Amino acid sequence: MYKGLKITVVIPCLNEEDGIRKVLAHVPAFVDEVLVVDNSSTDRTAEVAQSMGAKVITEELRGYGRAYKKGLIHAAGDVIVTLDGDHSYPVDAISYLIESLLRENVGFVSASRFPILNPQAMSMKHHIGNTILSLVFSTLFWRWVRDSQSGMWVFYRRGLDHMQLHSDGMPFSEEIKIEAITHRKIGFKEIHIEYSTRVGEKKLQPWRDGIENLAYLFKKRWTVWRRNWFKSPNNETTAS
Ligand SMILES: Nc1nc2c(ncn2[C@@H]2O[C@H](COP(=O)(O)OP(=O)(O)OP(=O)(O)O)[C@@H](O)[C@H]2O)c(=O)[nH]1
Ligand SMILES: [Mg+2]
Repeated sequence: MYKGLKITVVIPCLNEEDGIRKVLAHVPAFVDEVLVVDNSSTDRTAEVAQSMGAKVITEELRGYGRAYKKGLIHAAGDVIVTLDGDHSYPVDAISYLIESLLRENVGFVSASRFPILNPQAMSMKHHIGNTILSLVFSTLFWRWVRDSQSGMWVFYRRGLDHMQLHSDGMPFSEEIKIEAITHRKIGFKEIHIEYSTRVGEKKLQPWRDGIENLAYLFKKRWTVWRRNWFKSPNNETTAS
């Protein structure tokens, strides 16, 4: 518990046995529940996570978004914290981000990796790709977002009731931020964090994922526009 709030950490994992060991070793004691969503890893990710006290949820079908949608259904905390299983996001910053959520009076805090303090942590190609995606995101949704692709978020679980989350893949990361931004009842804020070099093998395919994420921004713009246009009092539901 943190200041009376139950805290759940959700971590999607695809072959992250080394990374998840490091992440779980640093999870603060006030966290009530750690859910590792194992995307049919072929290494020992699930065994390592279980042996270190995490609850392992299996998602047979690959996909970052699929993993999150499955994990979020099981999250019981008042506040949900997410991060990658590769130890690239600062586990030590969880309390700092929860404090920001409480202080800023918003429903969703996204951890921004920019400016990158450790130049080794992100390749130039990823840096440029992320900048383009964030510029397009900010233009389409008329809201300055420095890191549209960040995978570390802290938010109240009740916000999920207002979100419509559909993406099965990498665009899930931008989709959840769009949902937080476009629902007045939630409220969104970015807070800077330190980003480190990932442990283990890269899963991201820069060109394929970059183009998919770019196309998804336009698709989602259209979906949100249609939703607002044909607004009905019952349309604020979670879907997949
Ligand atoms: N790419 C990918 N990642 C998955 C999948 N399922 C779960 N993940 C996890 O989602 C997290 C994000 O994926 P990463 O490969 O780290 O992507 P990234 O952080 O954008 O890129 P890196 O700079 O390589 O860390 C990691 O913890 C993965 O293990 C999947 O099907 N595909
Ligand atoms: Mg990562």
